[in-house]
Amino acid sequence: MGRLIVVSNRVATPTETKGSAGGLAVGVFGALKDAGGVWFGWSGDVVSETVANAGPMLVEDGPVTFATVGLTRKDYDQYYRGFSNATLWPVFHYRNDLARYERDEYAGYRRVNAWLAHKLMKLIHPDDNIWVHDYHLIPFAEALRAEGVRNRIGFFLHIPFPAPQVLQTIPPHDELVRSLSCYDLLGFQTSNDQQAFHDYIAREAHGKVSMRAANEEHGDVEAYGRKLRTGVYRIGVFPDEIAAQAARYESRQHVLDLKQSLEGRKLIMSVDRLDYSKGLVERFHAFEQLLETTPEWRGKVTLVQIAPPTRSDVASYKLIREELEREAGRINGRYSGLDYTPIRYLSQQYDRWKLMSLFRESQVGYVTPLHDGMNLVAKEYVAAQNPDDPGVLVLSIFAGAAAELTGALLVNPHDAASMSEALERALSMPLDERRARYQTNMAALRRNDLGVWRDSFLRDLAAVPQAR
Ligand code: GDG
Repeated sequence: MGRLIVVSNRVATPTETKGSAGGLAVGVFGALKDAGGVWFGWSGDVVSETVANAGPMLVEDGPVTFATVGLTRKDYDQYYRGFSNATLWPVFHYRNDLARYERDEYAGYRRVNAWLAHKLMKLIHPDDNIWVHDYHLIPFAEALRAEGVRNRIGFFLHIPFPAPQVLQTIPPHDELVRSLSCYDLLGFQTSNDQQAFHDYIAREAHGKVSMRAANEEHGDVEAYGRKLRTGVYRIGVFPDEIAAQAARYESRQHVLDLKQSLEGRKLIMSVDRLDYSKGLVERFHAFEQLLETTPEWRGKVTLVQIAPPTRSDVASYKLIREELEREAGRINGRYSGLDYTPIRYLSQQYDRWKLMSLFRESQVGYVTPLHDGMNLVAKEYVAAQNPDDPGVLVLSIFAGAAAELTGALLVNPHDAASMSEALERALSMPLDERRARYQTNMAALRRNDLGVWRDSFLRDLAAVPQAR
């Protein structure tokens, strides 16, 4: 059996693959340990050209090699900060109003993909299967093919795939889809994303799409002179590990401190990377509406929003941060008392075990992205609950997770009034209904955990005939 090569923009450190219960890094590392192989990608460092070209740096951990390279300032600016995060990310999240397109950045994106592919070449054995992750690496298979690689190469897109007309706002959209067609297997988070890709193939690329009769979520595509397969693979968590972790830490000091400071008030918890796709401002406004229209809740409920900043050197991320701070300040100015602050906005990173135990302590998980490939926070929130007294998940219909978590209260994040009604319903929900909803959600998480996601993608990749 061949080894596995995982390629992702950032490579987890060997410590990250061990520390966090249920983290994505742990799941992927599990597959690498079983098959043996290489995890290849950017180290996260910006370095000189000499250092970049000297890579990859190799760290062995049993059967797994961590292989990382640094990026030069120019590569970082064009490939990572530019085309990946200021063009692809906003457009794939339907925010073409926030996207920019610079030809130089796109050229840099392709150049870095080609350079990374060249760097990986020496580490590939003929029967390895290669699993590439996410939007930073759309042209990676094409670049490997140009180097003569004939191994099976699969790609999993962690974020949404946009409808053709939205994708077309990126000038080289056709080249991007052509590049995707160099993979043997394309995995999407939801059938909507897969459908959007198929729509582009059929309508814009004049290719052929057929769905497998036996499994509606697997497609065969012929386009740009290539044949490839597509599938839906919903990413999950390891729910029982999260449950155990949340329970283990529920009486730690940070939870006791929080409990004491709440003085019996109900707690709504939100955790997101600080990103405009996560709908934080809309969420604050709906919470404000709850306090405005239901005065009984004033002084009785607190929203804790944890939002560690990310990509803070991209302009639109500075703006969202400013807007959020302003809105939290304004709402708190309106409804605070001497001993009450309605929104506690914490723009810092917390240890994973702390987050899970805070989820368990809260009455409501408030997860309302405007668009999200899956949203693992929603799944972690459910998994962390106490089965005897579970909190309620209020979840956006635009999170991939909404298709599975049917026990959540589903909301449209553009509708503040109905979000505020859902909050009120969640805060007042009787125990029987909370338990029933929790059990529905937990069963879905167990049916499709992180291991199922990983194993089904890798099984389907291994089934693709080699060198097609
Ligand atoms: C992309 C897609 C898709 C957050 N704050 C802290 C912290 N986190 C952890 C959460 C969760 C992870 O980060 C975030 O995952 P999400 O899935 O919610 O969102 P993205 O980062 O946008 O991920 C998304 C995902 O890829 C996987 O395919 O679901 O749709 O956008 O695990 O718990 N972790 C710690 N401290 C924090 O302050 N330790």
